[in-house]
Amino acid sequence: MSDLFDTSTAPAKTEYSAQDIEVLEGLEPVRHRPGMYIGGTDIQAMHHLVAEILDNSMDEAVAGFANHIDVTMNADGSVTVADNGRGIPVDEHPKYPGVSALEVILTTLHSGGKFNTAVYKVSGGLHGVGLSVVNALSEKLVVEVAREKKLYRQEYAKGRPVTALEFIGNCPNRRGTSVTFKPDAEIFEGNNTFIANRIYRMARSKAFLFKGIKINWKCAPELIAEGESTPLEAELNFPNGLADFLNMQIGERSTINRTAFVGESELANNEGRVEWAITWPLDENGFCHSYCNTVITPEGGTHEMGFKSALLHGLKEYGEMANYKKISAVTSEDFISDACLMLSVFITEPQFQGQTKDKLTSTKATKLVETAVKDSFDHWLSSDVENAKALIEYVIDRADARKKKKEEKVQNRKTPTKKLRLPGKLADCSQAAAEDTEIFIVEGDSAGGSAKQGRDRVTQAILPLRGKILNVASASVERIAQNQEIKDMIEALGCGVKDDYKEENLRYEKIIIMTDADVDGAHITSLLMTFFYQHMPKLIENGHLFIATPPLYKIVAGGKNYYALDDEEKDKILAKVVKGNTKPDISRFKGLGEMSPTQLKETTMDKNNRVLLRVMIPNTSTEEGRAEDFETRRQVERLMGKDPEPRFKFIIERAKFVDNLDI
Ligand code: 28F
Repeated sequence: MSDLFDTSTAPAKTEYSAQDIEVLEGLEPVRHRPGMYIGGTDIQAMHHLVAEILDNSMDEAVAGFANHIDVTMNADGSVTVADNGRGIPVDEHPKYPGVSALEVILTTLHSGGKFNTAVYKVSGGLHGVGLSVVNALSEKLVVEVAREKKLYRQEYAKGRPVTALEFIGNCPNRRGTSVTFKPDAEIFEGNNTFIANRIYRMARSKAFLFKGIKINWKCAPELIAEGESTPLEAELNFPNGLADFLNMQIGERSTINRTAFVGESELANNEGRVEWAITWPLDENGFCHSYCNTVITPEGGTHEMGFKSALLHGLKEYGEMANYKKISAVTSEDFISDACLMLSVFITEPQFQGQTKDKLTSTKATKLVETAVKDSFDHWLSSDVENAKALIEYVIDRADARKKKKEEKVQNRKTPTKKLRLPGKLADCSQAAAEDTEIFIVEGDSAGGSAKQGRDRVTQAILPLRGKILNVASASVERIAQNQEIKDMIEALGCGVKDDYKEENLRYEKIIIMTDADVDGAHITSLLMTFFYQHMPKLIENGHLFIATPPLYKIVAGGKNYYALDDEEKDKILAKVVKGNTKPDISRFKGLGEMSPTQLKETTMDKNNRVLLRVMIPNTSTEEGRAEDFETRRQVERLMGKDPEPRFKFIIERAKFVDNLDI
């Protein structure tokens, strides 16, 4: 395995004892089931590999042994992370004569000596497995260790060593661990290209989270796309930590409070540290990011509970003292849920929930954090009366609004439910609850007939429409109100229109427009989309509107049936299935009505086989989204109004309006 131990270059043992290494298991399971270890095999999971390595370096920094990390994106697509910590031990592993501890750490799962607090005082806890998992999923990995003024190097491929651990030479001025790796394209769905900006932001967050670290960022110029703002080089070091991060996020936005509540505090009994920064934006576009040992906890957990509890109790006590009667009704939701909050704790032996480790569960964290933050918050409140007053009035307003909303809801429930009037043409599904149900809005009575026979009666409803529906963009309000097809649709959906739209009354989960695969069908689809866009925009915003994609061709070759959505797909199928001089039989569907119920079911309606397009509109809760929404509305009016000219173009380009999505 290694020729190193035959020489006298092996370093003497240090405080680390190789006996700390515990359960050992090979890496086959990681390559076999990557998703189990990194949560998937997509591009996000691939970026997670960098996080794993970076977390190792951060662990070494948080434990007090490193203060510098290099993150480099190399021109060949690999990434290098290097720290100036102690360097992974390279001495012989007691259980594996002739194998270095380094190799054991890189080639076995759960070589988790790092969990022994004797070795590591503070650790993310879940990243002991990191190095070997990254190694297993990399087409190439090079590790360099500078330890006791000696430099060592070893190369791996797909988790296996391809060189011995080599002694490179003396390095009087270097220490630490460096890992260069390139993900294995075989694992990551054929795409192993990192996105520079994602890695840059990852490195930058770490620098925000740990003031004691300097991260040097470097990226090969060819990896940064034109117009991308990612810097080629940067020295990331934020002496004000979370406060710097909060300032960056808030930018020019106004806040309820005059100054942010920012601070840090030791936890009792030497249990660790907590840092925080919170402010209340006027626009109520908040976020809540919490971390444990610089690793994000997206589901929050005990540290978040402690922090929120300290703030809520502090505010209530202050409010009661200042004679705000209504303060007693205020909940943590009123106070914190739309604030911008950064919370970071450093504790020994943290415990996380389940496989994904998204939530901190260490019970002691709640009390420790609460106690550490409470005094600070009381002091912050009483140090600026105006500030405290603004905040208290804000939360009382929110509590009032919440109460009113709840009362309205109760009121609505009390009004006797009118007996539902459903259109006669509707073939409803038998299931009452909306969950998992769908309504197909179908062009023409004959297609409607096939659809009724081909459907799943429990969850699929059919509403046939006769001919073209009214163009709502150009019709008067009266005409819209009188149009039978539109009335039928509104009745069938049950959710109401415009301001009366109530999501909870929507009778189906998916609304699917199903028309012929021709120009007329496209026209009807766009008329329907316009109707929904103008009368039930929320229905689209909430992702309920879909377009079915019926095939245009049927191909029979070699005794098998194939269906093609369009000419391009037909040609592809023909190229693939036609062998020798057997002649395929190609027929073109003139419309949905020509398909048998079975064909319609198999190609267009069956939940397991079909392709649906989801209709999307911009999210209007952001400035960008609102601008885009405004533009879309203008376009719809222009295209669907009286002038038919631009309309045809719109129909042809309708793919731009929808986002292709397999469901
Ligand atoms: C680029 C990624 O992985 N840095 C690391 C260390 C330092 C030690 C260590 C790591 C020992 C017993 C496993 C050194 N000396 N950067 C990194 N730096 N791992 S990973 O130890 C591994 C454990 O079981 C280290 C003394 N103690 C610990």
